[in-house]
Order: sequence, then C-alpha cells, then structure tokens
Amino acid sequence: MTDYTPTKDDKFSFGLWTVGWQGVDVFGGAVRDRVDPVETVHRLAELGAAAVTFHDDDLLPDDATRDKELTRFTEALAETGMGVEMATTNLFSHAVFKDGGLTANDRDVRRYALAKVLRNVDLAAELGAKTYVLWGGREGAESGGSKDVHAALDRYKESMDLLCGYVRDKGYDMRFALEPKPNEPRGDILLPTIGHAIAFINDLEEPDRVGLNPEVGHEEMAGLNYAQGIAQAMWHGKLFHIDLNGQHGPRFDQDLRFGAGNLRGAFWTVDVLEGPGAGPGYDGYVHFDYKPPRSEDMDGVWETARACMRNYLILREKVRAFRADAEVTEALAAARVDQLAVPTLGEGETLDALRAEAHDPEAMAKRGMHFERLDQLAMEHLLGVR
Ligand code: DIG
Ligand code: MN
Ligand code: MN
Repeated sequence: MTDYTPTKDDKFSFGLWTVGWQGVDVFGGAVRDRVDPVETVHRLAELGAAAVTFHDDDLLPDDATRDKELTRFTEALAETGMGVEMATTNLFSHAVFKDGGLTANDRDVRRYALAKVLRNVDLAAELGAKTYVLWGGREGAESGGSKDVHAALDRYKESMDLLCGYVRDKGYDMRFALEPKPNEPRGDILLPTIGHAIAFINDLEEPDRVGLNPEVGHEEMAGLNYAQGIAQAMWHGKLFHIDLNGQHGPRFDQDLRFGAGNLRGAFWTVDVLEGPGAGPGYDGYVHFDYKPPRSEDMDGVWETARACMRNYLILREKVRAFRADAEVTEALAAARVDQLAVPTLGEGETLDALRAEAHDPEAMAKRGMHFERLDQLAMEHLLGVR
C-alpha cells in the first residue's frame, strides 16, 4: 500500500481556474475571493503537482497589470519548478462572446476572438506550453435558424487552419487540442462529442497538428462512455490532452473532483490511460479541470486538489493490481479478449477460403463469454477486497 503522495514524475497538472473557482453559479454569486495565480503555483507545487494551465484571463485579467503579473508568475514557476503545459483562451465569459467567438455570426466578434487566441498562443509558446486547447463553449445556438452550421464549420475550419499555419510559420513546438461538450452554456454546442471533433479535424488543412482534449463530464453529459471515447481518440492518435473530473451521468456539467461521480468509469479511464490492451497508453499530463463546490472554503479547495491526485494514484494502483492478478489473466483468456487482437482473416488467406469454411452459428451461439467473472474481479479490486 503506497501513501499516494504525488511527485512531479506523476505529471499532474491543474488549471488556474479550478482552484481559483470562486463558486459562482447560475443561482448565486462568488463564495470565495479570487486566488492569486502565484499562490496557486506555490500551493499546487506543495501538493505534488508538476504543472499549471491557464486561460489568458485567469492569469492576466487586466492589461494594465499584465507585465507585473507575468513577472510574478514566471518567478513563482522558477521558484517551484512548476511548468506551464497547456494554455487556452477565454472565449466564453465576456458578453462580446454571447454568440460565440470563432463561429459568432458577427464577423467583428470573430476577428476579435481570433486576435485574442493568437495573443495567448504567443504567451503560451513563451512559457513553454506544448498544447493549446480550444473549448468552444459558446460556439453553438439555442435555436435552429440562428446558426448556419455549415457556415459555422467553415469559419471554425478557417480559424483552425489559420492558427495551425501561424504556429507552423512561427516554429512553435505546439499542437492544438479541441475540447468537445454537448451543451451548456449554449443550448447545443458545435463539435459536441469526441466523434464530432475527430471528424472535423480530418477536414482541416493540417490535421496532424490538431487533436483532442476530452473531458470526463462532457462525454458523460452526452450519455457516452469516457473511457471508450478516449480509447478511440488514442486509436486515431488524437489524445493530445485530457480534462479529468467527476460527473454523475447526463445532467448539468458538475465538474466534480476526479473520482467523485462515476467511480467505475474513473477506474476504466485510468485503465485506458495506463494502456492495458493493444494500445500504447497515454504519456501526457494528467490534467484536472474541475470546480471545487460552493460549499468549500479555501481549505476545502486545496483538499479537493489533493484528492484529485490521490484518487488518481489510488485507482492507478488498483488498475495495476487488476492487470497483474493471475485470476484476471485467466478470466481475460476465458472471455477471449486476446482473440480480438488476432486479424479475422489469416495471413495470406483468401475471402473464398473464409467463405468456404464450415461455419456453425448454433454451436458458436452456445459459447458463454464469461464477462461477468472478469467484471466481478475488476469490481473486487475497486472495492479493495482483492
Ligand atoms: C471547460 O471544460 C473548459 C474550459 O475550462 C477551458 O477552456 C478548457 C480547458 O481544459 N476546459
Ligand atoms: Mn466541464
Ligand atoms: Mn474542460
């Protein structure tokens, strides 16, 4: 039993906006004061995190103090050894983005949004971030006639192609990661799921420079399985970054600390990230995008940050024990999970030979799959009785 104390080798990272969340919601104002990004860097370093991420406005909300705040922030990074691994742009808080940023009907707004992204891409490159996230939280609509989706996707593509060209021409070592979400704050958000985003990326001029930053709660809001979604993103080579948190299935975006909400889903998420099957596993930052509930004071906020990392380490130990369990190995074989890695057509075999084979569907239908035994073993590892 380890003590689940994170180290920088675990590559945990947090958005400044997470522990900085003041507890605002649709029905109530702030319950906590703004947290100084410098304090966040020091406190997260003390807790064992390796890096932070930020929206432009989280870090530098006021141009008048931009240089001073940036100096304080970079000094804190140097003092703690914390990195900046990802950055993104707030294209959703200011009223100007009420109809989106890059896909706003109002062309002037689109031009301002693109300029705002470009400015923070430069800062992200300066601070060493290798991933730039775009969450189009306001890119969407509440009513069918108000948004020409075909034109909106043209504009989204135009902006992504321009951003990829900019990063390429500047020689930045940086990739873009799109973050899907089905709704909230817009009634329906464009690129709502991992699948929609992958399809969109394939039509860009430089698809290799664009991947995904899937968030647990966002896939679950759509009633989808996050672990399966990130497995497909990895299959496409598109899991560039992750937003881990907790969610209780289809409802408003809860952004709970990782491990809260769908705990079984969190177990299989860690299993996929560890790379159990045919895939290589995920080697990026283990990033948390969550919101400490309104109920918490600052002590509670730091406890939630500690718990995100602790829950990940606890689940990682359980997943590794599950995968190392001899009975699990037997159960996997009984479930013929390994057979899925065997090509359906044999080396050099012809389709005629396959079709000529005597197939006995009645006999095959009688073969049990033994999935329940396998899942019970997983459940018992999760419950701590194995
Ligand atoms: C919300 O899930 C979004 C914003 O917080 C941010 O743009 C992105 C970064 O991970 N996630
Ligand atoms: Mn969310
Ligand atoms: Mn997110």
